[in-house]
Amino acid sequence: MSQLTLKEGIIIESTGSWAQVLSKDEIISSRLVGKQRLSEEETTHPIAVGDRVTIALREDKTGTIQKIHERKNAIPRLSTHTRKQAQILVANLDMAWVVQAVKDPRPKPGFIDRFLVTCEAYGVPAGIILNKKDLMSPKEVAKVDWLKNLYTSLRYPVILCSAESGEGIEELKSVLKDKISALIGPSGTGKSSLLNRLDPKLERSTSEISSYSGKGRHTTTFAQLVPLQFGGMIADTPGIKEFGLVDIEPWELSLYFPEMVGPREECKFNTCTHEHEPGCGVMKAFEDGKIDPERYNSYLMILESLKEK
Ligand SMILES: Nc1nc2c(ncn2[C@@H]2O[C@H](COP(=O)(O)OP(=O)(O)O)[C@@H](O)[C@H]2O)c(=O)[nH]1
Ligand SMILES: [Mg+2]
Ligand SMILES: [Zn+2]
Repeated sequence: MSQLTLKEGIIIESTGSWAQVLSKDEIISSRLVGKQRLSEEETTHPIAVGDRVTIALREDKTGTIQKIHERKNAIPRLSTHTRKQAQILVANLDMAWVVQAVKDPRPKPGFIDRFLVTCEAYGVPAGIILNKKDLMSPKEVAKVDWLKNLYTSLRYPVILCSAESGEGIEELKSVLKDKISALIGPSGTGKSSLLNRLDPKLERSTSEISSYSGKGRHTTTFAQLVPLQFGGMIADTPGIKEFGLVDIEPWELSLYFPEMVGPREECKFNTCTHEHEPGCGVMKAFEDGKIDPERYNSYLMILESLKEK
């Protein structure tokens, strides 16, 4: 009787029923076989990039996934196919970074806020990368300063950098070193280019921006976790147009806006949605100038989308 060799590893890529598992220095193509599938899971795919797994090595050097270890956290996104089921974009992160360009395409605070809410709700520390600093003209300076001050004041780290010129890349390295991180954002913001600048050996394919639409083509089609030569791992993810929120109740939303956590304690009703209710601590804080109007507006937009569900 042949003996099963068990190995521990991390999923670095997952497409269909095959996954690539990094175990020490080896990459082992592995499969989830019938009965190990977590069929009752609400997610469209039971394994995600970043998952820790135990695999059994077969004679043909492929593996079968025996066990998926409990996740410490995960970033879900609504599946583009069903809109109802959640897909896990990446799991077990030390830090998630939303990537925006200072220009081409222009930064979208609404996207940043939805991302931050998801990270707060799912226990993932988050930060913001503003790339393409080399494109910054006087026109963008005010907006970029505003973004940087706003999110820094909310205690989210903000890194202004350029994959093109290399500016800010040392700072980026220092926050990624020895951690498992992910770069998440719309396509064309420079996620793959940043990875190439951080570690040229990665040779991530990048896309040209088509001049008339300002939108990058989709080059990265699935999330992939890659090791960094200076220590740590990073996930490059496919471009995400919109960040659908999963499993958040309207009354709960303000818990994920750090600046609302204190003021909401003062609300008269504990199910207050801070929209029109009397005796609302959040609306008072907003009127007193303690909550940024754009953030409050983001809050209302997200609240609306949660109510639609
Ligand atoms: N000027 C400038 N262009 C950049 C920078 N980073 C990326 N790009 C360009 O933006 C386009 C999209 O980059 P890519 O890395 O594929 O974006 P991704 O879709 O987020 O992975 C490519 O044409 C890159 O050359 C940057 O810092 N400055
Ligand atoms: Mg890419
Ligand atoms: Zn309230």
